[in-house]
Amino acid sequence: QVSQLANKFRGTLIGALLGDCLGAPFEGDFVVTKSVLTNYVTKLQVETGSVLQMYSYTDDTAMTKSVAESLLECKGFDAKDMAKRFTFEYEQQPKRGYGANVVDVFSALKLTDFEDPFAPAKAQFKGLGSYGNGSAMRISPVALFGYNMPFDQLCDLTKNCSLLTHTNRGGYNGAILQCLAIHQALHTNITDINEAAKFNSKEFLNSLIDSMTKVEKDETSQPFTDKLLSMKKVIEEEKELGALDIAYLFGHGVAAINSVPTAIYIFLRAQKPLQEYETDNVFVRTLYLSISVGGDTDTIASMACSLTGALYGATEIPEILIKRCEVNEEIMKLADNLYAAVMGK
Ligand code: 8NA
Ligand code: MG
Ligand code: MG
Ligand code: MG
Repeated sequence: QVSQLANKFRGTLIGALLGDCLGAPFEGDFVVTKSVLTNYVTKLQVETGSVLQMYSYTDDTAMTKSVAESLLECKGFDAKDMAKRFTFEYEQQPKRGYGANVVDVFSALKLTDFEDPFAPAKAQFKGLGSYGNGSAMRISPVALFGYNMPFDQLCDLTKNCSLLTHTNRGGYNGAILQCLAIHQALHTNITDINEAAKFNSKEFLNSLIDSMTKVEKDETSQPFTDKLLSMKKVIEEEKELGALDIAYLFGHGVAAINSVPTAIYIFLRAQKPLQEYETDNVFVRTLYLSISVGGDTDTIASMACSLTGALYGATEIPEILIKRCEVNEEIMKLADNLYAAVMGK
C-alpha cells in the first residue's frame, strides 16, 4: 500500500508511458475510426494466450526517462548531464521515432563534446529554434520533482530542461503549460476515483488560464492562453466535441501549440462518459479520445494520460494495460524515487 500522493506520482509517469506505447501504433493516421479503435482498445484489455503482446515505447519515454534520471542523480537541473543522457539514450537506440530535426542537436552536442549544452538547440531552424512538442512530451518528471516548488521556480526549471532542444517559445511554453497542468492535477485533492464527481473541469481550466497568462504576459502574442480561452468556451457551453472537431479546433500535429492544449482538452473531456466509447474507466476514456484524434497520437496520448494519472493515481489504470508497456517496472521505480526525493527520504 502506498500513499495517495505516491500513487499520483506513479500515475503521472505510468500514464505518460502508457499513452506513448499504446498510442504509437496510430501515429500519423488522420483520425482513427470508431470501429478500429474500439476493437484495438477492447483487445488490449483481454488476456489471450500465455504471452501478453507488448508495446514498445518511443522518443517520448526515452527522453522522459533521461529527464527523471538526471534530476534524481544531480538532485536538480544540470544542463550538461541532461544533454548527455538525451544523447547517449539516442545513440544506444536511435530507432525510437525521434522528431526529424532534434537528432541534429544530439549530433552537434556530441561533436562539441557538450561544451555549451544549450548552443546546438539555438541553431535549429535557422536560429528560430524548435517549436515541436518534444520538450512538452518529456516534462512529467519535472512536475513531480517540482511538486513543492514555487511557481516561478517550476517554470524556470521547465524552461531550462526544454532549452536543451527547444528554444522557440512555442516549444518551451508548451512544456511549461503541460508541466503546470500536471502540477495542478497532482495538487488537486482527490483521494480516489469515487471522488471523481468532485473534480471541477471549469475551475481546473480557469486556474490554468491564470497561470498561463502570467507565463505569456510579456510576450508579443499569447497563443497558449488564447487556446485555453477558446477551450473555456467549449467547456462552458458543454459541447461534446467529436474527434474531427477536436483535431480541427485544437490541432493534432507535432507543434506544441497543436498538441499540448489538445491533450489538456482530452483530459478534461474524458472526465465524463463518452457517447462513442463505452467504458466506466476515466483512464481508458482518455486513451480512446487521444488516439481518436489521430496525428501525433503517441505524444497526445502520453500527455493526456499523464494528466489523468496525476489526478487519480496509478491504481485507476487497468493493470493489463500497464503490463503491456515496455519498461513499465523501470518507470514505476523512477516515480517512486522521485516521490522519495520530494519527501526528503
Ligand atoms: P523536432 O524539434 O524535430 O520538431 C518536430 C518537427 O516540428 C520538425 O521536424 C519540424 O517539422 C517541425 N518544427 C519544429 N520547429 C520548427 C520551426 N521553428 N520551423 C519549422 N518547423 C518546425 O522534434 P521534437 O522532439 O519536437 O518532436 C517531437 C515529436 O516527434 C513527437 O511527437 C515524437 O513522438 C516524434 N514524432 C515522431 C514521428 C515518427 O515518424 N516516428 C512522427 C511524429 C512525431
Ligand atoms: Mg514518440
Ligand atoms: Mg514516434
Ligand atoms: Mg509523437
